[in-house]
Amino acid sequence: MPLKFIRDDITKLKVDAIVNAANTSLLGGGGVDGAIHRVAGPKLLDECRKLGGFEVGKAKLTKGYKLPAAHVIHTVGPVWSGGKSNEPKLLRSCYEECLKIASDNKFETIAFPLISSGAYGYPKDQALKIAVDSCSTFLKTHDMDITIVIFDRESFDIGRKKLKEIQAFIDDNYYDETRSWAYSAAVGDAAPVGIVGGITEPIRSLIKKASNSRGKAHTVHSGFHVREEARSESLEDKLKMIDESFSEMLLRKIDEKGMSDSDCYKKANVDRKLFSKIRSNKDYHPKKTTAVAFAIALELDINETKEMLLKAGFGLSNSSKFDIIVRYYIERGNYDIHEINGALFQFDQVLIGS
Ligand code: AR6
Repeated sequence: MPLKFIRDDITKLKVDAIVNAANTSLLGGGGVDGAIHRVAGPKLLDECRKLGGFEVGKAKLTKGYKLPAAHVIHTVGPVWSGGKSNEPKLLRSCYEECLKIASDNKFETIAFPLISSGAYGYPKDQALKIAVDSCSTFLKTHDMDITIVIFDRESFDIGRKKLKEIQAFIDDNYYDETRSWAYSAAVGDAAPVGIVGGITEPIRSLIKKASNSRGKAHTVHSGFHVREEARSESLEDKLKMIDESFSEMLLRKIDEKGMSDSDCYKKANVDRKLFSKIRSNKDYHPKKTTAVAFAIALELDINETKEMLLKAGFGLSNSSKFDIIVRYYIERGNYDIHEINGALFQFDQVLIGS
């Protein structure tokens, strides 16, 4: 996935480069800097000594030594002093400089900690916003897998107001497992189950409804005729009436919206290779997180989103926090995939994209 968040220790990641939130001496310190030096071993410090110090907002590359990551990109974030000393610009520059080094060295994978958000005191929600903005702007013109590593729960903050709103929306809409089946039956909603391993009854009945609306059987009124037609139609005939597939709907919608393929998969936070697979196989069955990502990238309304998900064998239900959060954003016309992923992350849900 091009941009994702994970909760982990950055020193454990096997990527082309991890980023170190260092200080201007480059000679190590506490926080993530200390952890990286501890795992990498003394040779990292030797190489850092040769680099000399450097300025806030700049970045330099070293090897990773004993780290699973091949390289370390060291950068120095600004110390927070109220926000009036150019801090946002300097913090953005850290991300941009690191990404430039990664791109110049043809790295495919990079992981960032939330620079400046620890000892340097940058407010976490603002630090996170700058991290996401800088990385997503970069991804508009580059192919790279970027991971933002969240070390502790408190480091991730989408803002108290938004959190409260989403929590209230979940509270209003959340049904537990048992009640959700009654809900499904009553309003015809589908449970969030994939087609792998069998289609559940709510989904099957929705699929039936959808194909009936385009199928022949709909024009037949008496029970006798229905039975007759059912008998005379072979399975082969029935399969010819198969509805537009997920892949076909996706490509049709891209054209209708006047988007290019790359606009769409980038906006969906899906990588090019996966998009090509979907494009070249009309019967491709994506994961739910991929299907939702395309619905968001295409800015589909809630009904179209449900239609698109159904084609991949999924639905949106009120028994899943993931589904409710996705619905919260779609109903508000907010299609910012990184913001949605931020909310999903904060509620411990899987992220959308490939
Ligand atoms: N993996 C991922 N993230 C981590 C880890 C880890 N192992 N350890 C801490 N974090 P900080 P700064 C998170 O203080 O604010 C050092 O002494 C942490 O939760 O490491 O840029 C340097 O030498 C926080 O969200 O860096 C400098 O003097 C984020 O990393 C100074 O601190 C950044 O916290 C730099 O301060």
